[in-house]
This record gives sequence, structure tokens and C-alpha cells, in this order.
Amino acid sequence: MSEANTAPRVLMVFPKFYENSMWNFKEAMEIQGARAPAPPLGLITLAAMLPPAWQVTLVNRNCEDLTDAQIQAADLVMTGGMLPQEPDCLVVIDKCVALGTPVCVGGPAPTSTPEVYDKADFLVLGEAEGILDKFVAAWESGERRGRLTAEKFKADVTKSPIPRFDLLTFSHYLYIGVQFSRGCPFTCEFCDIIELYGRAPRTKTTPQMLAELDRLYSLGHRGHVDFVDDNLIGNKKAIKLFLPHLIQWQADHGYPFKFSTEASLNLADDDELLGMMRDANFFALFTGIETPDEATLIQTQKKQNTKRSIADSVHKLYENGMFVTAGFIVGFDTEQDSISKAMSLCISQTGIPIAMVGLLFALPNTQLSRRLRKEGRLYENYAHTTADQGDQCTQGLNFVTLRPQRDVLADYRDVLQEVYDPKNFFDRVRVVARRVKRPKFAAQKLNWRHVVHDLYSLLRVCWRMTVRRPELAKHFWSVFLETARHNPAALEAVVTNMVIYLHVYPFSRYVIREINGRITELDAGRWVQPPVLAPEAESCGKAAPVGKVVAKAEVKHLAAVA
Ligand code: B12
Ligand code: SF4
Repeated sequence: MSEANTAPRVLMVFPKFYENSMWNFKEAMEIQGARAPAPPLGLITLAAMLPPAWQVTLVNRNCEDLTDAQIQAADLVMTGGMLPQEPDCLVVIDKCVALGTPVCVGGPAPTSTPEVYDKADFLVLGEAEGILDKFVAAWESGERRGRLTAEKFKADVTKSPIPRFDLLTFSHYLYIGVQFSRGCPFTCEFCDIIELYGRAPRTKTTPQMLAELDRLYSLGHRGHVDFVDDNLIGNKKAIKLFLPHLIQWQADHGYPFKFSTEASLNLADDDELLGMMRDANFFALFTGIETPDEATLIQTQKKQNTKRSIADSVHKLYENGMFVTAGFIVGFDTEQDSISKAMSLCISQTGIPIAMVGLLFALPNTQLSRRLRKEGRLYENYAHTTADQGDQCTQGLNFVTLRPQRDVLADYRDVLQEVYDPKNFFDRVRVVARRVKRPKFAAQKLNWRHVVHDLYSLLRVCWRMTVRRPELAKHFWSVFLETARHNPAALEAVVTNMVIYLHVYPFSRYVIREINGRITELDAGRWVQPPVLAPEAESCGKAAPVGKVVAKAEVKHLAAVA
């Protein structure tokens, strides 16, 4: 380990995600030759905040191996990520402890459940802007253990540096992320965004964003850029001020990027905003629909989705050039037995090909987990799953349900069965093929490297759909040819949805098998309900209170204790 006050060699490690997840888009990555969907934007943002003299290298465990030699050669390892990365993050911490390299953890999962990461030398919780300088000062003064917690929702994102995109190998990823805002004004009961990033969206400035795009452009990235915002339209005034500059930047550079993002469905009510997003070349949007049931939307405080035709709202987005993927959840308290039919119908009417249907999973430190705990319904180990267990599709319902659990599981299975049946899926792709109106940009420059890459990927899709999955071949060719004839501009959206289906189709079959297994256990009386948490306190478990700066004194105190 180097002496205090000399610039340390920092190794940033992004832990592995679970293998069994609807979100890993495995086949899409194989087809595109990528190794992970998206890069670790948190870690490369953090890297840019460290003093320039600190030498940073990055290992993304989803793309490459991490060797003991790399850990031994580092003075400090910095790691962290989201909840599904917890098991691998703990593996990384154990390796560092065994090899004697100090390890610092941070990011959304350690912030939500810090007690899990006790073995790490440093915990730096919350958003790094505004707290990292305290960590750097502690390190430089010789501290080698401690905990720092950022003041909640106070990080000034206008001070966020340009992420260290230069640490990335772009070809490892399906797309590259950038972030304009953090936080969301809504109050959905199950959401941890508003707990982690707050309800008053904080936005970067226009020059900041354009500098990030300039950097990506000059480093050679072209194609898909994802605005990872929790809700891009959370602060409508700010996004409307930024978009005209983005449109101009795209025109000036020959439209090198196409954008995707996440936004609430009320985007459909704002024609001006929709027009701006179309003109900036937004081509895909993720939105949380959750359920078609009005009473449930009200109970879960997702009022922005009520009093509207969900299908009409989605079609409006199609007309403005964006195809839509959406999240749906089964397992809410107010759900009725009719939910499986209603949800399948809603998905069919919207024509959303990729509907991420999951079971309700109470995330730590949310209004939902606090309520369930108060009601004595939250399982003790509700927030933790192991690497082989998978995501909320198989591990959801981490609480006592109000309807019989068997009924909820059966409804969930029925929705998956219906929605990912090949005929039904391709019928929805047909809606995209007919409705998505992609704009034409006169100033758009063709990037031949990309054209060749896309054609090669298309050939691989055709081969997989025809040879590997013969049961899909007739549907695939029928929709593909129809789109090519009637709306060729929508081909990219159509093919993208089909590529994702190559992962989601077998994955949905796997989930159905797992859910049937859970139902069999219930029917045979072999399932034992896990113990529930005592309903006493408002907070969930041992999570440390976030909301105060634990200053250097406490770092020192912890160092003394250690
Ligand atoms: C993009 C994204 C994804 C991408 C993948 C991203 C990737 N790199 O691989 C996709 C779409 C695949 C995805 C999927 C999922 N995601 Co996601 N995702 C996001 C999102 C929207 C943006 C992440 C991001 O880039 N943020 C921008 C950077 C700058 O912020 P940051 O990562 O928080 O980093 C800051 C700090 O946390 C800190 N920090 C970060 N790391 C470290 C490390 C150290 C050492 C330190 C000191 C500090 C530090 O410093 C940074 C600057 O302030 C976040 C929400 C959000 N606002 O962050 C959710 C989020 C991370 N996802 C989440 C979840 C739960 C999921 C899913 C399970 C789906 C779901 N929502 O149910 C899946 C699981 C994926 C899988 N394969 O299993 C949760 C995590 C909750 C938690 N407490 O851990 C979040 C917070 C939001 C949410 N509720 O959906 N996700
Ligand atoms: S709209 Fe999305 S980000 Fe906003 S509170 Fe609801 S679930 Fe969270």
C-alpha cells in the first residue's frame, strides 16, 4: 500500500449482475457483439471527481475478469452498484480483504442497505458529489477506515464533472448512458428513486450536457445514447430549455446519436415536448405503466396514470417517433382476481411488444416497505437474494400478500404466458410497425461503419429467428416484410423489439417454470412462510439514517474502533 499523501492507484470494480434476469438482454448482446447492456456511469462519474493525480483503472466484471494481481497492484479498490449486484460486490470486498487492499463501497445498493457491507473499509453513502472530497481528505490524511454519508438530495449536479468515458471500451456495450437530471416529482409507493434522489429533480446545465456529448463524439462513439434519468420530464421547464440546444447540436453534427430514456406517461399530454424529443431523435422510451387497474394505481399513488386511456397515450408516443417498453407489476394489495385478463388486454391494446412484467418486490427504504413492516407483513430477509436466485420475476412477493399467494402467482404466470406467446408478441410488433412514425433528418450523415455493423447484426437476427427458433420464423418474416414494404423507417424499432424478444421469450418460459414450481410447493403444503420483521420502527431493518453528513471526526472514531 502506498504511503498517505502520495497519489494512490485506484481500481474501480463494477460487480456482476445476476445471470437470471429479464434485464440482461443476453441474446441482444450476442447479436451486437456486446458484453453488457450499459457501462457503469456511477463509477466513471466518481472517477472524474477524484483528484487528477489519482490513477484510475476500471474493471467491469460483466465484461472482463478481475485478477488478484490487479487488486494487489492497487492502493485502493472502489466498488458498488445496485441491489442485484450485491452478491458479487460482497465477493469483491472479500477478495480485497483477503489480499489486504483497502476497499471503499458506495452507490445505490450500499446506500439502501449499508449493514450488508460492514466488511468494507470505507462506506461512502449517497450521491458522491459533495461527499467525495471528504473521503479524499480522509484518505490523504491517512485514514484507512470509516463511513461517510452525504446529505440527502443536496448533491449539486451542476458540479458533476464529465464522466470518464475514456475508461470505457465502447464496443463492450449496447449503449452509453448520460444523465441530465436526478429525482422525480411523483410519489409512487414502491419507488426508491424518490428516496435515493428526491422529489425535486435536479438538472445539469445545457453547456454541461453538450460537453458530455462532445466528449462522447470526440472519443468516437456513435449510435445509441441513453438518458438514464429517472424521469426525463420530471422538470418539464428545464428539459424544454435544454432540448432546443440538443436539437441544434444533433443537426450540427449530422445526427450521430439516437436517444432513449425513461419518462412518465404524462409525456403523452405535452405535444410541444413530444415534438422536441422527436426532433432531437429520441427513438425509444421506457415508462412505468404498472397496472391497468385504476383503484390499484390510486392505492399505489401512481395517479399520473389514472384518468387516461393508456393505449391512446402510448400510441401518441409512437406517432412521435418513439417505440415504447414498459414496466408492469402483479401483486398489489388492491388487485382483483380479474387482473391477469385486464393486464394482458391492456398490453395487447397498447401494442407494447416488450412489457417487463414482474412481481411486486418491496425495495428497502421505500414507502411500501415501511408500510408493510408496520402492518407486520414484510419478510425478515426481504431485501437480499443470492446470485442464483434471480430478479423480481422469480423472487418477487417478499411480503405477505393480501390475496392468497397462489392466486397472485397463478395470475402472474398467466400474464406471462399470454403476453409472450409468439403470436401475441408479433401482433404487438405489428402495431409498432404500423404506428411508429420515424422522422427524417435532412442533415443526417450516414456512418458506414455502423451501417455495416447493423446489416451484420440483422443477418444474425434473421438466422436466429429462422434456424435457431423455427417456431418464430413465420411470424418474424411476416412482420419484417410487412414493415419493409409499408413503413421501412420503422424497421429499426421492429427489429430491436424482436432482438429483445430473443432473450425475453426463453426467459419468460424459465420464469413460468419457476412460478409453477412455487405453486406446486404451495399446493403440496411444503412452502413455509419466512418470518416477518417486527412492526415497531418506521425504518427498514438496520439501515443507517441517511440525511446527515458524518464528518471526519466520525471517520476517525470508526478508524479507532476498527
Ligand atoms: C441505467 C439503469 C439501469 C440499466 C443498467 C445500468 C448499468 N450500468 O448496467 C438497466 C436498464 C439495465 C437497469 C436494470 C435494473 N435496474 Co437499474 N437503474 C438505472 C438508473 C436509471 C441509472 C443508473 C445510472 O447510471 N445513474 C447515474 C449515476 C451517475 O448515478 P449512480 O449510479 O447512483 O452513481 C452515483 C452515486 O450512487 C455514487 N456512486 C455510485 N457508485 C459508487 C461507488 C462508490 C465506491 C462510491 C463512493 C460512490 C458511488 O456516485 C455517483 C455520482 O453521484 C438507476 C436510477 C438512478 N437514478 O441512478 C436505476 C437503478 C440503479 N436500478 C435499479 C434496479 C432495481 C434495477 C433492476 C432490478 C430493475 C428494476 N428497476 O427493478 C434492473 C436490474 C438489472 C439486472 N441486470 O439485473 C435501482 C437500484 C435500487 C438499489 N437500491 O440498489 C435504481 C436505483 C432505480 C430503480 N429503482 O429502478 N438499470
Ligand atoms: S414515476 Fe417512476 S421514478 Fe417517479 S416516483 Fe413513480 S416509479 Fe418512481
